Amino acid sequence: MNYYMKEIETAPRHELEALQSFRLAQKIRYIYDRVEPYRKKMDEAGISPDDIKSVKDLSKLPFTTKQDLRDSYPYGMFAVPMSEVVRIHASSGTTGKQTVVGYTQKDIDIWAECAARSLVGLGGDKNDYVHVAYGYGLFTGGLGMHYGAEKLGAVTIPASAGNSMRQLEMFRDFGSSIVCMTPSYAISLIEFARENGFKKEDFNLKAAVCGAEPWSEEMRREIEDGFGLKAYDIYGLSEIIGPSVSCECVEQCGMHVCEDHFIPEIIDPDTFEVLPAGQQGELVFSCITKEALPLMRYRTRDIATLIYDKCKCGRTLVRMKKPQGRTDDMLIIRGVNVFPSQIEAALLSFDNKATNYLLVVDRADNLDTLEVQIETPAQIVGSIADLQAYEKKAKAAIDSAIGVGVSIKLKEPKSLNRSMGKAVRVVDNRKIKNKFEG
Ligand code: DLL
Repeated sequence: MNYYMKEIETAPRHELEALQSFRLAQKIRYIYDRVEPYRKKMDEAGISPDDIKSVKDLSKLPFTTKQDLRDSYPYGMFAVPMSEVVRIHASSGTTGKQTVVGYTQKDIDIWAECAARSLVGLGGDKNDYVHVAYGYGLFTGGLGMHYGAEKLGAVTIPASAGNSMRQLEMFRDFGSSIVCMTPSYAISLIEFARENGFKKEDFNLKAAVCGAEPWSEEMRREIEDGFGLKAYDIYGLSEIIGPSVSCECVEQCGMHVCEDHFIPEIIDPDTFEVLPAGQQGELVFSCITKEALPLMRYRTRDIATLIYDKCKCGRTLVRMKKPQGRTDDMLIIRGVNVFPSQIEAALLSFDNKATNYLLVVDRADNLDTLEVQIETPAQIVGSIADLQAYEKKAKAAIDSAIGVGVSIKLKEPKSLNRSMGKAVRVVDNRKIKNKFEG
């Protein structure tokens, strides 16, 4: 099987839309007949499946949110009986009750196809050794890329995350050529490799497939230099399917969405209006081929932009720009919107780059405060003058990037937590205070 599906991936937009319209109309009828919460929502909105004939009608449909999944926890939004479900995954539930997602065998096949297409898009083939260092388990990262790599026919290495020494020894001894891991784990492995005498030349790595959390272009350069490879962005979320909803191709200029399976829209998160191409807003996805949990107009909370121009690689599939972050991760500091990824980019924009940081938000005298804790880059530990100069530089870079004054706290090297999966970058003490203040 060839996982460059040229006919679909380079189809003219009208052809792609015709396919999407056909699948959407069918799927709406399927959902209406099978999923009670959807039927209720559509009835309440006065929409019948007959009103949805093409992608142009998509905006008539009500949105689905994480709350809907929580309200029907665990299986209430599934469209098939549990006897048809062959796998479940679940979100970590750090911001509330965990949400459970399910897959039929056909869903697993679609997912593996999307992941195989992603790997091909970034230059992979059956001769590759795909080292999967995303966590295996209820998180979709590990198994998602695993099945994709197997479908491609590559040698699949199910390493999972953690145990940095063994990861690096496996890279070296097993000949890993493509490694799938979170960007923060990549940074942590690079640091570990340097400290333990590994050199880039010890490895045969050509690509890293990084996602599951926001990461900046500056972080990409750190990963590419650190391992001597190309780092590609991959996006996905459990509710839609997992990794490979979209992925960058070799051009590294936005992630191609598997639009034959998932239709993206960008909305204004406040007015819910659909925004024109090129405008930044909240990403919304509709699943038009899935069986077990085909969510419609699912609000991802991710802030991104869609680009419809044809890519240099020849694919016409819409590209999404690197998500800047999630609306629920966006900090509002003294009225200004701040994404952690902006601070990351600032910290990596000058010499002596700091890759480990933590943002501590608080309130003093009714004013928000933002403290940026930075692990002091190893090169400047020692001289007080150097430390002061570094602190000044970091503050200036961050203040100008976000437009709000921050305070800097330099920390000892290695004093902040290292991440094997999704990094935790923010501690918002205001939330704790609000809770106690009622
Ligand atoms: O993180 C799936 C995944 C695994 C994607 C491995 C890529 C690689 P969830 O745990 O459900 O699924 O988290 C989904 O993670 O809504 C985004 O906020 C964030 N996210 C995922 N990929 C990216 C990315 C997986 N490339 C949530 N850039 C999403 C920025 C990302 N954020």
